[in-house]
Amino acid sequence: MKILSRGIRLPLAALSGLLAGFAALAVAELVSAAVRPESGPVIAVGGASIDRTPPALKDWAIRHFGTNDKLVLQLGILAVLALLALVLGVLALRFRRAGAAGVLLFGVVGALAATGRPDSTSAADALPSVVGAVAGAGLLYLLVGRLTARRGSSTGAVGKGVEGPVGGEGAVGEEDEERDGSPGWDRRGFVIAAGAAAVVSSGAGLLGRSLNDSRGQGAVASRAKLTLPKPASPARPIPSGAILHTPGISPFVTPNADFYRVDTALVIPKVDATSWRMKIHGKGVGRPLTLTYQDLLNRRLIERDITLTCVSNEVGGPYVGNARWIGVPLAELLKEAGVRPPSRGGPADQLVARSVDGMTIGSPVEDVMDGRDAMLALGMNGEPLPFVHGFPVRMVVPGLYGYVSACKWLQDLELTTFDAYDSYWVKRSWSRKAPIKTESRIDTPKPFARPKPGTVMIAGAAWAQHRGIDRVEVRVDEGSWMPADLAAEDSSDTWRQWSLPWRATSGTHTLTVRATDRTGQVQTEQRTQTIPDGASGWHSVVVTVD
Ligand SMILES: Nc1nc2c(c(=O)[nH]1)N[C@H]1C(S)=C(S)[C@@H](COP(=O)(O)O)O[C@H]1N2
Ligand SMILES: [Mo]
Repeated sequence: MKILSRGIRLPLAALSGLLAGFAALAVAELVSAAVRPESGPVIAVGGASIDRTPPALKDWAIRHFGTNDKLVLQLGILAVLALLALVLGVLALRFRRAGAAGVLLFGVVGALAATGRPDSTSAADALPSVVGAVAGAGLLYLLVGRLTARRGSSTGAVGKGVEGPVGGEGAVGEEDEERDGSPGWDRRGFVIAAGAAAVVSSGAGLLGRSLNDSRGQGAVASRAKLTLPKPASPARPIPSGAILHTPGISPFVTPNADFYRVDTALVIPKVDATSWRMKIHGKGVGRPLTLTYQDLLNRRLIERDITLTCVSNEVGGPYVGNARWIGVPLAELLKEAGVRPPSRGGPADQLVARSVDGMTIGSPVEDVMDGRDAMLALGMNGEPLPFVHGFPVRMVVPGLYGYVSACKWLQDLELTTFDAYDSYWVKRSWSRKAPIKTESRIDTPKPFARPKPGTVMIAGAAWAQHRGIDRVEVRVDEGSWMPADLAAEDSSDTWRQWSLPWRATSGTHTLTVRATDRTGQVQTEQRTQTIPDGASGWHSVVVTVD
């Protein structure tokens, strides 16, 4: 009996820690529903760690977990929290106040993370973490109190456990046991308190979850009700020769469901289009504008095929996609606001786009106004922007990597200078300016494929947005460069597919591709990292023919 009582208290203390942690997160979830869903501790700590992740680690995470990087991050945070909760529970068995204080400390960390995020505008963001931690700390104190209560002491003995390192409660319990032979803890009180805590926490957590989810309902409804008008300037039909059907090649138009996603948002912003507003203001803006979604719908809409690329895309990587966008020409709006590009004497050389989630993305005003199809995009491949791709409004600028051009969940446009302001990724050591580098990729055969000898189709895509692709060449091993068959060009802002039938002979071979853009620039062999302004180098695939 004695052994049982001592042996069981430790795991029960650990369980108390877990329950306290669970209660803290559940209460925080409920409180976050009253503040903002993004203010919850796990999201806040996750966001804060994304903000502070060194660029190399961020790229590593994207490479290894892809778009699951955020899920991995949150699971990681939960695992660490669970471990710490177990430890605090055990600690509380001996040092009851210290254990509870430990839970409060995590509340402070969560509160600091939440209020320190770029999208935090109110101290209220600290509330979920603080209230959750107080609930968790109180629960741990209460539960451990049951574990250290003397048998037969009244249920009012909540505060009766021995505090601090005074000989240890175990000793007290043992003395107890020696006196009446019964375990030195309030089994019934513990079971009731723990059970009640689990039930109440689950209820609070589920209620918070559903309140947070229902917050986005207005946004979901506003999107469901939308049909985008026919654009005044439709896209040219894709030339029939632009689309290759080689098995294994990535489709010329990337379906929305397969389109890569790169952003820092742990909670996908749900913005209601009917209440959406955006300001254009700042340096040299003679007539600041405030626009509603309806204002944008009422304007001249253009439809264009544009290939987006992420600066974090490795040579041969997947973070590039091509879509048909519908939007409002950005240069027209800027002109209406009185903006002049630097080449016409305008004082602002940087256009900073801000999103509802606090992202800032700075593009050169000169590029945005040089006649290219920079737009405030509303539609993507025949539907309003999907939420993950920036509903209701995002920017798209042909020729620039996404982090300097493609702000999703757009909320504000400010004219400023590159000297005066560094945007989110620039603060994190990425380049101020980042035109997309001329690149090409082998889609098929896949690395380490084992094709049969005979004719093997090598095929893929090449891109040099806004310059256009002029030539693609393929080399087998150290052989001479062979010109690939280029598919027709859709526009200079889209990628171009290519293919080459290869008479494959037995053995292991390295296939390499390189592109030349319309300025005559041959894709450089020089390998660079993605940081600071995009990866370069030739893509190679090793196959074994047998
Ligand atoms: N609000 C917001 N917009 C953003 C980002 C972000 O993290 N937050 N990431 C940018 C980056 S780095 C890229 S490559 C593109 C990716 O757009 P997609 O996810 O629609 O493919 O969005 C850009 N816009
Ligand atoms: Mo990106």
